[in-house]
Amino acid sequence: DAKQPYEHILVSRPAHGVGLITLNRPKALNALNSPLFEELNKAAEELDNDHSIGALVLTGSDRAFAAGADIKEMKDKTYSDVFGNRFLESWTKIQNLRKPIIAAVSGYALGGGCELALMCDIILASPTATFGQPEINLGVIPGGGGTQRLIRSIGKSRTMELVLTGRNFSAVEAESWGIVSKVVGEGEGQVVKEAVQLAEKIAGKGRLAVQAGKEAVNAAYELTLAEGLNFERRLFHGLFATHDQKEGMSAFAEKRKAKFTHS
Ligand code: CO8
Repeated sequence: DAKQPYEHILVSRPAHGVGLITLNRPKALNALNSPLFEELNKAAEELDNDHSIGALVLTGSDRAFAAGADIKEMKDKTYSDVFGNRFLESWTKIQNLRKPIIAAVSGYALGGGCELALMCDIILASPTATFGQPEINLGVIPGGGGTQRLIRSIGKSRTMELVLTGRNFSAVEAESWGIVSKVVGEGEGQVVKEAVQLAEKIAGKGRLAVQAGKEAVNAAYELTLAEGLNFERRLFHGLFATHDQKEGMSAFAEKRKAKFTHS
């Protein structure tokens, strides 16, 4: 497609207010490398800054969301290469987006692929999704947040087991542990379809409230309960300065549907 400015990803707008980024290195099962992340960061930032977009979806192929960082690219790197050049530092920018991003995971989400999904706000999985942190089998450990994010959602014992054995885990396990919000029905493309529908639903809400909601939930990772409750309440107070709060509450009182203007 001549209109696609990217080599390793595809960007589209499949529904009103929704930006879809598809990882597209099929021959390498979407193995992640620096050129791919440069494109991913650029596309995500553009969608984040685009006023017509309310939510993002990140996906891969039916066979692989991403099979991890590109091992062939990493294998000859030295300590001075990786430490000196801050390897991986720019691979985590997705976590700083204002707008919600939903991972639609099908097939392999291993190593950095699993971590990339964990950086997203919501994960939907197809029944074929296979997650795992297999880095231990390569003589390393997760480097994109796997140890830190997993323990916060699934506890120490499970995280230790996964990180120290490198075993894969299924979509059903991921759902039962709360990593995945839903395992969708079978069928190629189904997980993307449902993720786009979910993103469209979120994009229909007031953007400022959505941004505040995302910020408040994420703050819980960093703050004590008292600080977090205070932070949430301050954001709640702040939303009373928006037109969307007036519109949302008036619409309820007038028994009509709210028309949010994101202001
Ligand atoms: N890197 C490079 N190439 C890969 C990778 C990878 N991670 N995964 C698959 N490929 C390539 C294969 O080499 C193969 O290429 P070729 O056809 O040229 O030989 C092609 O993709 C297809 O793969 P397979 O033939 O192996 O396909 P199978 O269906 O037999 O197996 C597997 C699929 C099980 C997914 C297998 O490919 C595999 O085990 N891949 C490696 C998984 C892994 O160990 N991932 C962790 C990598 S380390 C890491 O991610 C560090 C994280 C850093 C932080 C990132 C922050 C976001």
